[in-house]
Amino acid sequence: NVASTMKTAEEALVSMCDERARMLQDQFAVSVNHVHALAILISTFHYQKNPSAMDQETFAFYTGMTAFERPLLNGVAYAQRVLHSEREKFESQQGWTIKTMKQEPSPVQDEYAPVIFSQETVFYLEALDMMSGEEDRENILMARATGKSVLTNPFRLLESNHLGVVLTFPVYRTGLPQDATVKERVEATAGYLGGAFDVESLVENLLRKLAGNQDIVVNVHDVTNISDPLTMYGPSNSEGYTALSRVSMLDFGDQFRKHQMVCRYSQKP
Ligand code: WA2
Repeated sequence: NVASTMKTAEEALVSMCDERARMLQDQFAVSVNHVHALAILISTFHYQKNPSAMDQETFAFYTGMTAFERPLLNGVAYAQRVLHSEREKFESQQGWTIKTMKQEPSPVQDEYAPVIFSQETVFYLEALDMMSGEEDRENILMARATGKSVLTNPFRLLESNHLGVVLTFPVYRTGLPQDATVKERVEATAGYLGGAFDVESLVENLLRKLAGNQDIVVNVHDVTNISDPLTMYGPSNSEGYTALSRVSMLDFGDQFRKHQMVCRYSQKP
């Protein structure tokens, strides 16, 4: 009968949606954990050794060989904090000029966050001031003030133009106490280690491998501001799909943000 068919359909939707949310959350978590380890790698080999034991070639090799540990990231990079008073010396040491994300020479700013080390998959970030992009800039300021990893709103990533979010970890010079104030944190900031979750293509890839993928439509939303949910993945207009829906919780490990997955049948069951 109709009632029992509906109940079976609903149960199937719940289990498919929960499975997808769990898989996505797990792959997200392992990626974040590994980026955390990369931030410690930079601290250890670039700042606790004098002279530095890290360079672009070493960073590119290490991050290339460990890319499988970060399945949802299109690449990782390290941006150094450079004050305006240090700019001239920094640029002559690097042999290049700090550029904006629009590929123009950077105008004068109080400080910059140019990428000095990058995974080969995101080579185009080299020399770009990550503070010249609104989303990246907000992430940098939040990460260094809190000492925690943070995520951006969903936005169109450089180069691919895919919808995604950026993850940022702060890197501090050594000797910062556990209970440091915001001011102390900012002053001790050496740079920012992070990368982009290419949600549009890498989540698509993940979901495509699961049974029942043709039958359901999946959305991922940033619902930090519940009155203004932001689409991170999936069709922005879900009208025309069946009314039956399942909301599965997602925890991407950023305490300041909330995310959820919504699943629907693409046709009447
Ligand atoms: N990485 C890759 N693609 C992007 C992007 C990004 N940010 N921003 C826009 N498209 C080096 O927070 C430091 C990486 C930012 C880290």
